[in-house]
Amino acid sequence: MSEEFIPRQNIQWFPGHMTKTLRMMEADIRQVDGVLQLLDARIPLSSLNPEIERITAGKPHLYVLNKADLADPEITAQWIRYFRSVGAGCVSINARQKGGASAVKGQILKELSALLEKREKKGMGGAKLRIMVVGIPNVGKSTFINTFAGAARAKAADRPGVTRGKQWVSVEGFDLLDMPGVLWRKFDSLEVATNLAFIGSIKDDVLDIEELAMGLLSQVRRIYPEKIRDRYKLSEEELAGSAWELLETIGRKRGMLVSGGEINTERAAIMLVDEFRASKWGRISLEKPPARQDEEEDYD
Ligand SMILES: Nc1nc2c(ncn2[C@@H]2O[C@H](COP(=O)(O)OP(=O)(O)OP(=O)(O)O)[C@@H](O)[C@H]2O)c(=O)[nH]1
Ligand SMILES: [Mg+2]
Repeated sequence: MSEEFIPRQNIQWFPGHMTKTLRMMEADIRQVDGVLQLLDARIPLSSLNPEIERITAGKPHLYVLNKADLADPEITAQWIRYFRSVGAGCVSINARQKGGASAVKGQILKELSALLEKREKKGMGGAKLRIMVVGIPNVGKSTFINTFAGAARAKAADRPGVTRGKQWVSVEGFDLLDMPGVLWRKFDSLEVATNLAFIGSIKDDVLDIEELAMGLLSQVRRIYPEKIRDRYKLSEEELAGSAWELLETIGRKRGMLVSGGEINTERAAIMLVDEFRASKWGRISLEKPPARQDEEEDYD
């Protein structure tokens, strides 16, 4: 198998509304009973924002591995075990489906059972639970809230940066706070930034789409070679080419040519990234939980 291609582009996207959101989060965290942090099931660790972790650390916390319908189910199960093994509440869902919202509801009630009991004793059993919903852009926060509420109450769309200000959504028993997605002020890890770009949490305008497509092809070929081979009907020899050759081969097979017979690699790259995000390659997890050296040992 040929060498791996790692995109080296400097990814940076931290518009003003993200700075504002962090400030809002810091102010509003005091008024909520708990936090739902949505992670992308395909990259649970890369989608876990340390700044959000820091701000929300003092509150009961539940991790929701969203878009589990796009991820490898076996690896998602490993991630749930991983989070639970470090004492964190975790559930995997598809936020577009009612069942996902009910699963989260059950977990919230479990996580906050002590608080509910206390309120009941004080005769305040009817008070709504106030939950802040946080995460990276495009992870499905607004979609989740809409499914939970059973109606389209918050604006949701398939691009990052849709929610621009906070919005309370009131449903039976709960007040949910929808927040804009937040990224990293500055990425220390090229891998994290690239993973976030793969899944569409970074605005495509700031990305080199050909580098992104080559990185994605290279990474997925390493972990699920058959998925790329089958989707684009490649021979073993074609599959083993360099990332650039692979991009060209797929572009040629799809008839993406410019005048003079050259391959339109930019169009091919856009198509590849779109197809990956729409799970046309199949269900893919780009990250696995860290392996445990010793069952007794704790994770860092
Ligand atoms: N396949 C799949 N798609 C989902 C899921 N949840 C959300 N989506 C889609 O992901 C896209 C982004 O959803 P939003 O709810 O707008 O995401 P958000 O986190 O509110 O994004 P920002 O407001 O930009 O931070 C939409 O196209 C949703 O339909 C899921 O569980 N599975
Ligand atoms: Mg939103």
